[in-house]
Amino acid sequence: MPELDEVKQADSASAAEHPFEVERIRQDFPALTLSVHGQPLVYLDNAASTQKPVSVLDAVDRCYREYYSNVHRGVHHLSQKATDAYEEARRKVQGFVGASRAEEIVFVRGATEGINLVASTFGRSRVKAGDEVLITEMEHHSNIVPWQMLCEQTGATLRVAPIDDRGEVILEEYEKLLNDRTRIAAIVHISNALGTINPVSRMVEMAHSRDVPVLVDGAQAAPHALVDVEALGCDFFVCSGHKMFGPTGIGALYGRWDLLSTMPPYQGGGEMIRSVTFTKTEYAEPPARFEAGTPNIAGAIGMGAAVDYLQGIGLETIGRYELGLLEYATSALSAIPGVRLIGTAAHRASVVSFTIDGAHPHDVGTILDREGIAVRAGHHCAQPVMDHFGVPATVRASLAFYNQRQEIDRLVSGVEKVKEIFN
Ligand code: 7TS
Repeated sequence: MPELDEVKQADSASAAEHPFEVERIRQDFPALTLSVHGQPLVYLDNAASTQKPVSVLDAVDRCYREYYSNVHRGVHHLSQKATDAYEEARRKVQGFVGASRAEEIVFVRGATEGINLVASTFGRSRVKAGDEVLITEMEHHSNIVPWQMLCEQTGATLRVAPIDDRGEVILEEYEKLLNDRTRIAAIVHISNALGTINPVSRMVEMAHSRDVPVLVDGAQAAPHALVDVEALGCDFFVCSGHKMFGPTGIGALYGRWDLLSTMPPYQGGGEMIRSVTFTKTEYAEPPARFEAGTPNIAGAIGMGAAVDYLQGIGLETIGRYELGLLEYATSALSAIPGVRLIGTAAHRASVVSFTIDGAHPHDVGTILDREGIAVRAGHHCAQPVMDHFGVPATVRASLAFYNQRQEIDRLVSGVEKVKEIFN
């Protein structure tokens, strides 16, 4: 993946060909016209979940109105139409993440379920007592707890690569922690709490040189950066539809075919079998093997529409625009006395996390809400990151391509207001 600072330097010819018209783009998102507490909404909670464009809303609506039926099991017209649309969505996600075959894409509920699936199936079949699982200190709880559970169940040990005070993984330490006992490494692509973009392909190379497979948590990367699982070299990649301007309750797991095809099932039920008798069940090939029961049909179709939407703008265009906005927000907030930025890595995307002297982040979030500004205040499901920086919580403004500089200006005025109240 090109790092976002490289993206910034992408040739201006392509920028001229695809001018970024944020005002026009905003019109695609009905929620952006909402008022909150009498103020026009400033939505800066995109790392938690994103708003949906009309094309996604329409795709879900059309599915239910025009061709809804269960998939993979009916010979009738509607079931075939729904199945075709569901499988087409899988191919869209395949193209989006750069997988070489559609069978490498498993629809799941979201990044969390994708990680749990890999920890439960790949993990339990490969990890034994005395083995190690390597993660980093900046993981979301979704990329900590499933591995901790696996270690508890198997007697393996969870090892954690530390971060420095800018919020970057200390690569020498990460490399040192990879050893003959390491069975899998799980790393976040872009941190939801700090915005750090990890040098994933380098980290994958380090792991592969020790024959350690790598799962990349791409929940925050997929909406902001061009993802190419083949270029990253990772073995597993997970993302969530709802963070990519798609529906909730749907996400994708990419797994390299040679690994996926040897993994035992995650859940048992309909659709994941080839044949069942009371004495023996034969499992279907992936991805069906991992999609027991009726899937989130309309969700997958909506995720496919979200992928179309993102690709229509272009992830490089999005990355370039968002980086400008992030730099604007970072310099405006860091210029305010008493504001402390948490996470100052050289390569960051989308997220500005900060604290204000003398004000609890929850109070800051509440005051900003009264101004119509939606941010998240809390530990962002990354408590070890908070512990590292010695704070219980931060205020987090997380950007998307539909945000504008004037919204950052409103955030800055909101912060000034907080300071007036507390000082
Ligand atoms: N990994 C990362 C890096 C995340 O940011 C999140 C959600 C997840 C995994 C889990 O994704 P889910 O879709 O399965 O829930 N992050 C956040 C957040 O930052 N605020 O709310 C959810």
